[in-house]
Amino acid sequence: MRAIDRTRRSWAEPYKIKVVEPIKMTTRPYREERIREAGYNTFLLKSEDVYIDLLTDSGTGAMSDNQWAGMMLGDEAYAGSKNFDHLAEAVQTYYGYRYIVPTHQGRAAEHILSKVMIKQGDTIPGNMYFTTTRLHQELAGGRFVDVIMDEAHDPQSEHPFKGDIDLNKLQSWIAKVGPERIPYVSFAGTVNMAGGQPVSMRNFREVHALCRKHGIKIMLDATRMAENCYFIKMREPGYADKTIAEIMREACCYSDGATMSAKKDNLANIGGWLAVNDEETYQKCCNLLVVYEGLQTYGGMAGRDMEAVARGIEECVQDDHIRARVGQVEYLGNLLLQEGIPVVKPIGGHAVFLDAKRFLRHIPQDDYPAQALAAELYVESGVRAMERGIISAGRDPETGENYHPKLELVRLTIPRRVYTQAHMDVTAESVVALWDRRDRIRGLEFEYEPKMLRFFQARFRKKE
Ligand code: P70
Repeated sequence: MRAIDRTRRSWAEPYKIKVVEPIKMTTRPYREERIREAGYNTFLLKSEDVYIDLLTDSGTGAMSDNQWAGMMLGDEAYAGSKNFDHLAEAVQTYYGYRYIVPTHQGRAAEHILSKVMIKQGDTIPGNMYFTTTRLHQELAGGRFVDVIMDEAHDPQSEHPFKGDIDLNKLQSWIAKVGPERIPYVSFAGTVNMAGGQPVSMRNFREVHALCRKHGIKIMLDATRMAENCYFIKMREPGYADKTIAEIMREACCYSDGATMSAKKDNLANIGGWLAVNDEETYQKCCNLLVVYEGLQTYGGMAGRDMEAVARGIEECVQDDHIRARVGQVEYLGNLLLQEGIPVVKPIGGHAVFLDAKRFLRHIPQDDYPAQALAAELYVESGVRAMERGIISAGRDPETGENYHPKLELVRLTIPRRVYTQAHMDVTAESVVALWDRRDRIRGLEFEYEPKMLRFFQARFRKKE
């Protein structure tokens, strides 16, 4: 039993549960069969065969009664839907950008932005790659260049802002290729692939100053920006008494626009947006929008979806919400740390990341330890997680060789407002049980490797 700490008051969820969705536990032989059928890829499992689903926090959150009520107020007109106005107003109010382009999800915003801004041979520096972001940059003729601080690649470094850009790296890259070959800096808050690590306000400010000097734009990946702002509030001097909404407005003012997957911070099951301050860029984006997504007042969304996103934006900057959200992730992380399980430190905003290199020391990176670990966690307990290592990193488009990222991780991603502390306890117990039998876990080899974003559809077999 946990002892009561008389010196503090715990956080608790700032909501009560009104609707429940039953989940069921399966047997181990049943799960062994399912994971084999799924080619040891957790993306290929059926959701009904999963007990606690920590695959992703994308589109998996629980909407509020207010969001569901908004769904009934969908204005499904082809043109001029009022829900689009609500969405645009919410983004303008809370993020502060001028022009808003609705898209069906984040990668659609990245697609359009990349096509509009990148020319053949350009390079796009950023704070660690994200799979879909980098792919759209490459498809538009550009190349992503990692300028994140070194600590981000070290799972054991406890630096409080491992998402920060290394100003020296950025400065030397600008000097090397010239500012005219850099359409924008791709800046994400928080950094998903680094373990959900935040960027400091100071770094947002300094990168902005450097880019201004060279006339380079900054495009924010705002997907988990509210979580980033919570870390600024907790860790950066001068921000403790500011609200998340205030911090968000300040942080966003150091960029020229943003792409957004509204399936994360914005608490919607589907949706996204692209925002820019420059009118000409906005017009170019709108023009491509009608080719790839839909009219400028719905993009890829139904009216009701835009209403859910608009209301989700307001909810996601509430201090109580974000404290409980990140608090729950930290709770799981601390349980694992306490048991000596190798996880990325500090605990990130949306997920706890197991360090597969240290978890499975006997499996070399070319035998896909993180993929194997995610598959075994499912067999152990029905908990579904996601590989974030060599499989996700893919191949260098120029050489065809596998990238070998320093980080070889399994992500236990916590959906927003969905699971309870008891689910976190069971998850931690499952990971510990796996840790105790880790020596018997074997590596994998490819049975089928898709060309792009291979991690989604790849199939594997166990290595002899
Ligand atoms: C995840 C999801 C999506 C995402 C993101 C950041 C920082 C953009 C996007 C794209 C879903 C996913 C995507 C690729 C690989 C695995 C999982 N992340 N920027 O689970 O947004 O999915 O709406 O197109 O995290 O992390 P969208």
